[in-house]
Amino acid sequence: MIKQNDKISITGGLLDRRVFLKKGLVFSVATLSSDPLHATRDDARLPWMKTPGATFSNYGQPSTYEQDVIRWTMANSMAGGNGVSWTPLHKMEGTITPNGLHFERHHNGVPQIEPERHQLLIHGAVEKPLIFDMVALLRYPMTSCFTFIECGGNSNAAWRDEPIQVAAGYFHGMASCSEWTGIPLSILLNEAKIKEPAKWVIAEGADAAMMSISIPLDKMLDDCILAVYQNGERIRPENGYPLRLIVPGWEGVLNVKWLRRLHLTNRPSMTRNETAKYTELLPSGKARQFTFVMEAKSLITSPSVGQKLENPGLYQISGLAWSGRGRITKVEVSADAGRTWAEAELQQPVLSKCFTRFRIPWQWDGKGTVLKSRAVDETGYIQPERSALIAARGKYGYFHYNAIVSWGISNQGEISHVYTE
Ligand SMILES: Nc1nc2c(c(=O)[nH]1)N[C@H]1C(S)=C(S)[C@@H](COP(=O)(O)O)O[C@H]1N2
Ligand SMILES: [Mo]
Repeated sequence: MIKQNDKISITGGLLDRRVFLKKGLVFSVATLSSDPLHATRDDARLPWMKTPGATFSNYGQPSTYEQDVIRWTMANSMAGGNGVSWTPLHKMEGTITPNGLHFERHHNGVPQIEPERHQLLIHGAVEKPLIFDMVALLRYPMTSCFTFIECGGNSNAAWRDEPIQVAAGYFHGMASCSEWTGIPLSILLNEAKIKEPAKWVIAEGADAAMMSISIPLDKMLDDCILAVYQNGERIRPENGYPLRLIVPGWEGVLNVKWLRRLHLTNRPSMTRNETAKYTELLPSGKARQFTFVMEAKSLITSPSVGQKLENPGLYQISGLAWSGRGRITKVEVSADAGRTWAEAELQQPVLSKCFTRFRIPWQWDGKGTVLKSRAVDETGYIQPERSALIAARGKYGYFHYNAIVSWGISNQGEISHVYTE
């Protein structure tokens, strides 16, 4: 119970979540008169209340009034199939990404695979090489994994010297989160009978890039799945139909789409995506390689760049946190540029290696300030400030940017991306 004289302000205008229960907030559009039924907008004469609605559809679409909730696409000007699209995280709530909004990263376009002709080969250091078609695979026991996929190159614009002014999702949205359902990889690898000296698995896709990458066998046996379903329906072509590898918590590039081959070997094969790309140049001149895990990260999605605070008053700060090492245990928010921090509420259930939604109420006093969020995961890892990340990694690593994101609020309520140190 909250008592009348309880202090609910925490710091910098951030408030205890109970403020919503205590204050009996009224955000409604009109104060009701003695005749509430007739005070609603236009009474009961709105057009959709007078004629029967549209009929049934075979596959539902978002409301036509939500047409700006879309991926932002950036194809390579020379080779249109190579590029990226970003998830509009700043226009979304909750933790699951609808399939049509999952970010995309293709090296050579989206293949239109006929499921009857698709096969998966498991070979190399195994006693019994195996070939599966989709019919055979669908007979195996399945499990679900709620996990995010994040490209190792996500947020890379933040390495630049000047903060870019791009909507939160079109900047940090090379990350999406789904329920992936499929076959635990350990079942199939054990069926093929792994033999010495297998330590790595080279996974290859059936796209025109035939993208391949090396993955440690231990991870494959631990929690990887061969996904067939994405949020309850078959995986979308752009996300790997009919079969993709899910490597929970690790770099997006390891989640090979349109998977056609798993080759067990004793060492990594040093493909392009583990040498020229997805390695990070350090200030020493050496490069980090096999930096598989996506470290803890968080982002305030609302309010965020491009949005505007209309007037001083009470706002709900909402954002996402995730960690490739496990569960998020804490997200702190600062409304005074990092001087003081308050703990946000985490939406339950908090799942390992999955998007976690955090929220905290905030009383904006109309003055300029900076909002930040900072994630902590179950290993005790704390999301670093940008200056600390740059001190450790330099500016030319390009991949694995996971520093604290700062949103500047002007006294007019305009929001911009800022660096504070
Ligand atoms: N076969 C194949 N798999 C692939 C890719 C690709 O181009 N071809 N891109 C990789 C990269 S770099 C990332 S970040 C993820 C992106 O997955 P998504 O497009 O489903 O978001 O897929 C990975 N798997
Ligand atoms: Mo990626």
